[in-house]
Amino acid sequence: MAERLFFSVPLSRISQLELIRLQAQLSSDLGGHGRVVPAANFHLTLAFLGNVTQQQKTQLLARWAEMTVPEVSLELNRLAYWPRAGVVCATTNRTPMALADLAHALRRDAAEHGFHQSHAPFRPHITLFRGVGGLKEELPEIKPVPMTVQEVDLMVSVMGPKGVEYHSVKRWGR
Ligand code: 2AM
Repeated sequence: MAERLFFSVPLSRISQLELIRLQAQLSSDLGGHGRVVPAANFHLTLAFLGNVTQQQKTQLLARWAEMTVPEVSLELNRLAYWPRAGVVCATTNRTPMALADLAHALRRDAAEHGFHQSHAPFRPHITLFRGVGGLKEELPEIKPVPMTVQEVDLMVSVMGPKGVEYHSVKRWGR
């Protein structure tokens, strides 16, 4: 059976707590638009693969038996509303080059092996609200939320009783 997989960076508990605080502040600005993403689902997507069979997953893990996790920190220093995706996210205007290099390598590998092809440029972001439609208000400026990249996960997305859940299939650290 195929699984829906993606590579992502997990958040520390401290970054999670800051983002929960930000969600609470934003809820009134969004005036009830959209659904709050639970903190357990916060992650920074590097590459989305889509459906992957067990055989393809075994080959993927063999290709990525080694991965150098970049030693970088970033600041989530602004909010963005992406109407097509219907999301409000915390993002940055300063993408560390080493993180972009890893995201590009993972995306290239995905495309070369018949998985999802990401055409949009890599923009590190943490999705805070989903299903946000027709937002007219400008989003406020925010106090930057620091985030350190220490690990990368291969994640599987599954439908649980309370909605989508993400679980780590494999974790690379430094
Ligand atoms: P997100 O980081 O913007 O939330 C698991 O589904 C993750 O993969 C989600 O977090 C989502 O992005 C990303 N994702 C889902 N579908 C996608 C698609 N079609 N293209 C790119 N990324 C996708």
